[in-house]
Amino acid sequence: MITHGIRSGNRFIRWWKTLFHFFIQDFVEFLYLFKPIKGNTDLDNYARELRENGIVIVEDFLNAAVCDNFVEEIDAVVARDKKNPELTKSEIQYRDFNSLDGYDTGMIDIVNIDRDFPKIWDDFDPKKIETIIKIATARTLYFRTFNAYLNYSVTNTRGMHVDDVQPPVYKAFVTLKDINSTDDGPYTFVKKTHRLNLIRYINLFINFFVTSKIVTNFDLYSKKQVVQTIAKKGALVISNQTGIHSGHPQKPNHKRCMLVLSYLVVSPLNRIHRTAKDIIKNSSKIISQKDCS
Ligand SMILES: O=C(O)CCC(=O)C(=O)O
Ligand SMILES: [Fe+2]
Repeated sequence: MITHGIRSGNRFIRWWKTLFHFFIQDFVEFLYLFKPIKGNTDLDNYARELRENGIVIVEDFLNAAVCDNFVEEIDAVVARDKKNPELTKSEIQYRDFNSLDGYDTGMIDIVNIDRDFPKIWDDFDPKKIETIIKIATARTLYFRTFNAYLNYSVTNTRGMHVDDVQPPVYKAFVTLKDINSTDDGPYTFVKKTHRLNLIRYINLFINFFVTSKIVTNFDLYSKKQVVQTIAKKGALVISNQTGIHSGHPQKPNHKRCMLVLSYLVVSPLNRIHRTAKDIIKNSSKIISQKDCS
């Protein structure tokens, strides 16, 4: 059984922790507002959009043939693993009714896929992703995990939420199959909810009283600000997970396959946080800001 911890423990304590995390995040974001992005390269422009909206889409990040190969490989791994678990360094999580209160049932999350398949890096260069996040945040970047998400007919997703983690996480999603409409279950994000925004506090305040809900599941937001990441295979989406987001529920028989890289952005303030310190210790620092023009 997979437990995600979002319902475990004392709800009251988790609520206060989440409020505290929001204060830290907003304070840090506020400080970095005074470091404008001056350049005008494509990467600067993507970074500016990421900073302003909390999300950016970069078309044609991976070529179609590489995407098709990855899908074939991942499908084969899952099929083999079902018969005879073979992954020793990564971990296949089959989301079922026991996980996340039954949300995302049917979703397969392969955590640390690159540990069993290091050759994935031969066809995948993360430099562009890392440069965009570094320019957008002007902070120290740590790499956390390389996952693959497989969604086959996942009709009941968790719904809109924020990922409440310290330090803040940025995720890079690379779709390996075309996402033609909401029926395919695109990653969905509410623009500008990642910083200095009352809406997160209002949602959290409501959830103090609605005790049946997960503390970080947020239903109140402007529908006008919602971005559905409908894009061709090979497109990259970079998202600040402190903003309100969700996987859109799929229609039956629709298939989505994505690579997901997660990164931590760390400011000196995050280091006073004990759990953040442990998380940072288990991640690897991205040393230089490489030029990838
Ligand atoms: O499946 C998705 O599109 C979103 C998943 C999600 O909420 C996350 O990775 O934080
Ligand atoms: Fe999430």
